[in-house]
Amino acid sequence: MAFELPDLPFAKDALEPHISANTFDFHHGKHHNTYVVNLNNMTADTHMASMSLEDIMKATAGDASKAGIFNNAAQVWNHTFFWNSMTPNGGGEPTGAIGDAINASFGSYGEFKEAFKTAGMTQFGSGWAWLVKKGDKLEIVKTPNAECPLTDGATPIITCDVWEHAYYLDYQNRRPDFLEAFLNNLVNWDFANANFAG
Ligand code: MN3
Repeated sequence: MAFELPDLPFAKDALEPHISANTFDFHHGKHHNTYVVNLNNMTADTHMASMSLEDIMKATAGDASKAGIFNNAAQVWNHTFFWNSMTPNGGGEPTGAIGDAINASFGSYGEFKEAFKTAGMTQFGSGWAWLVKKGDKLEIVKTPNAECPLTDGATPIITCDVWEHAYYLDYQNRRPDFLEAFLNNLVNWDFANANFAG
């Protein structure tokens, strides 16, 4: 198969108690995997089977006739990016160049945190909250469904999945508590720094 489900970058129980192994069984093992299976089915025997996810996303974004391919390719990419945006014992105040850039763009870590949380809480329905680099500036954006800032010319730095399937088993309807746990305990600032430098 052209596209494969990547392993999680940590053990499936490594983010407990913030995100349970049970959530990863469904979110990675079922939801993420289904996007991979769908994308393979939709691109089988086409030139897209040998394209990168990023190139498929850029080639199909905004094209209603290719919405199925875009949605599945972007959801494969977004979920892999989300797993890498987290690490055991992560979160809290950033270190390195991204910390300085956050202070320069948002005033302080506290103001960044509130803005990121608000983006995640106010994304109506399914979607994603992102920290992105646009030009030499950091911005917080939210996207609906499978949409990804990559197709708007921005460089994703970190993301948090705010689809209900991301938190419902652990937090039920309490999306703000999930976002708080993500920011306080899970953000992988090394990954953020690598994306910021790249
Ligand atoms: Mn998800």
